[in-house]
Amino acid sequence: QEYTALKLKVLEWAPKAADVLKGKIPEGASVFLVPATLRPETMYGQTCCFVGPALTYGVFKASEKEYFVITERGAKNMAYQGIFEKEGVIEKAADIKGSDLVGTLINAPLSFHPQVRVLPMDTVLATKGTGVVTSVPSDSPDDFAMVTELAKKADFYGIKKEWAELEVFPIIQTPTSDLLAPYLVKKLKISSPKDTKQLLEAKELAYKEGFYQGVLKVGDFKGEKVEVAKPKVRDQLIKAGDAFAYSEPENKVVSRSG
Ligand code: ZZB
Repeated sequence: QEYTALKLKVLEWAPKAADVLKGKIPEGASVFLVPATLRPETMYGQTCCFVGPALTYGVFKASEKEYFVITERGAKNMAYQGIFEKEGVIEKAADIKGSDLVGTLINAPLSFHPQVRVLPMDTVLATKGTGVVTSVPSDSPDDFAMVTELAKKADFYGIKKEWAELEVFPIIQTPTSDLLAPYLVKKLKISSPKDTKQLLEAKELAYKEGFYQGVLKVGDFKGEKVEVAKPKVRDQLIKAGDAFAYSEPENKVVSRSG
């Protein structure tokens, strides 16, 4: 499975994260949350970044000046793909719980919302990608269902409501909608992230329709078919230093919805 790993630079740590990481990362180094995505062409629509609140992440040294917040498993994969400065060497500066990262302010490359928050999502799998997931509620039904839930029960989740209420802009036009994920969530009567069966169906429909019939509505490749624009957006992100290729063994891939 070939992913695009995106670099979301930390602008301001949540208080708990700042506490835990105090003195563990060199002055002047940048730290990034690094989600793995199959949909680089949707990055214009990022509104937050999800971590599993119960998962443990590491802050791994990628180079003298750059550190990545990802799972240990993600770091092990990266170490052998020429992503870290020293091939095959994993250097961990700190451990941190997902729940401690919630509220951290990060930069989202290409997004209409350049500054977004880290938010919790219980269904994030430790066994896939980097354990960090960038959220695109316009085109991912799982993400739309989760931000809707977070906005509804902000206190329960220990977040500020406005963090989950960023405007959802249309990114991709398909024959049925320019906000495919919200459309499918409504159509399949999905009322919460616990509706896993319908969410899986919605995800499959969204992938198919988005890829084969979608046209980008925004950005430098506006008007181009998703099929054509996807690699172009990816290359652009990589050239800008905001992303890199990340892959993992096909057989290990487990669906996010179970
Ligand atoms: C942004 C994005 C925008 C994504 C979209 C999807 C969609 P899949 O489809 O399940 O095989 N993801 C990545 N890592 C994890 C993880 N550890 N736990 C849970 N979810 C994860 O996996 C690929 C997608 O699942 C990734 O692409 C990521 O969300 C999420 F508009 O990134 B995606 C219709 C889907 N649309």
